[in-house]
Amino acid sequence: MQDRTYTADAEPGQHATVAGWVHELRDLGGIAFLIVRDTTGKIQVKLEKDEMDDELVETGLDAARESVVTVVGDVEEEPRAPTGVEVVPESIEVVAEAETQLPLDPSGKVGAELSTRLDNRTLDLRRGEGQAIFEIRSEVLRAVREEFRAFHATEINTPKIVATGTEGGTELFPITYFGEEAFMNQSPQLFKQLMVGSNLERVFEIGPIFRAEEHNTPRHLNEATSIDFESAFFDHTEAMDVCEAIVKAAYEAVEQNCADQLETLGLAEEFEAPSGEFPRLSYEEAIERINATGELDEQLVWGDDLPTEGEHALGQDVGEHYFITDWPSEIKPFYIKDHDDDETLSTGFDMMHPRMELVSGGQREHRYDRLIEGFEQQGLDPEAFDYYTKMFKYGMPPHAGWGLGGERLIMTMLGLDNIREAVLFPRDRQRLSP
Ligand code: AMO
Repeated sequence: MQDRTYTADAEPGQHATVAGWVHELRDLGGIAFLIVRDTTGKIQVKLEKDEMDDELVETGLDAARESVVTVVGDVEEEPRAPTGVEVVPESIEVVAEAETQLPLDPSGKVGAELSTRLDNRTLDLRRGEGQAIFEIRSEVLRAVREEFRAFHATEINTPKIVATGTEGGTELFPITYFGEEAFMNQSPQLFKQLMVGSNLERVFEIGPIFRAEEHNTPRHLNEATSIDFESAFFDHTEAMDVCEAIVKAAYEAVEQNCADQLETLGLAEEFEAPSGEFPRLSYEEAIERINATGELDEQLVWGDDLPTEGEHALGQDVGEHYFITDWPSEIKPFYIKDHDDDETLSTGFDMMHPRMELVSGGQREHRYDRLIEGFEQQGLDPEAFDYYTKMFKYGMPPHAGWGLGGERLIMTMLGLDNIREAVLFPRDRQRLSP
């Protein structure tokens, strides 16, 4: 519709065609108002029963809520209208009629269960709040891409159907690939590493990861969006610097460009981009601080992974984004490099929001012999990863990188209770459709 005017752009004096959904009919007797909604907002269409064409008025009055209509008419100033203007129609056409019984109320006045909303995402995202979340998500991804480009990183796309997994053998979804067993990839880890040995040197990817985890929690998905980074000639501290810059860039873009969406979500006042440096705590300090909170029944000892309650207690204590560095080597994956002066300590790091982990990363083991040893120690057959390991024989530079959970970034940024709010069509234990 080339001549269509968005409701937000309608100005007095225009002869306009507006197109959208019937949000509401306000019938006051002699006069009625049809409220038409589109992606930019809402506009009032005036129906004067005695003065306008009967058929026109009737079409407007009979249009069921959520039907798609196009209205042609003059835009006039009307201070009493919600947006200060109204359309005086000369034609109203119902382009697609909606049934009167809807599975949920898109105006949001009547609440609906999350599962009902996800089953009817199209209707659900006619609500301003849902629309705002996905507009913010889009802005975050735009800003992240731009920031990566400013760091001279090249965007790559790596295969999602793979022969082997990296993040622990039990969490893969198997598929059949021309009669052979294959898997949905859990992480672009090995592929992004292979690219730092190419002349691309510094790469990023924004793409799906698949995790066959049994988890059924508000912060786990079985298909998530991972924002991955990897750079040649970087150590873990340089990778952390980029990680911090990317997260800050995402927040700043939302602060600058999403004022309306934040307002819709009720966050206009409280939203604040992180400004200071993210504190960097060692794993040792982290467990000491968790133990000191007294929140855990049992004290943590060196070598323990951090339990969720421990992360919460520490998050509350720190109160802002922070890194946990220098993890015990034994609880980090084989591809993470140990410190040269202490092999019990890894260069692996996590970046945390006070509510949860957002990022894992580290410097990688680039020495062929050490890498093979790492595979064996982790119980993985290096032969199966030959396509990866052999490239380490042909000049693989030292390198580092990380993976950031896209939905967790949005969830924590907007204070969403459930990660599913930040995905259009979540995949979880119960949900494979739509
Ligand atoms: P990891 O497995 O820690 O590391 O994943 C990195 C980040 O991805 C997000 N994430 C998830 N989000 C929602 N649901 C899930 N099931 C899920 N799993 C992971 C989290 C997590 O911090 N290859 C390494 C990264 C690297 O070292 O570069 C990796 O995948 O926010």
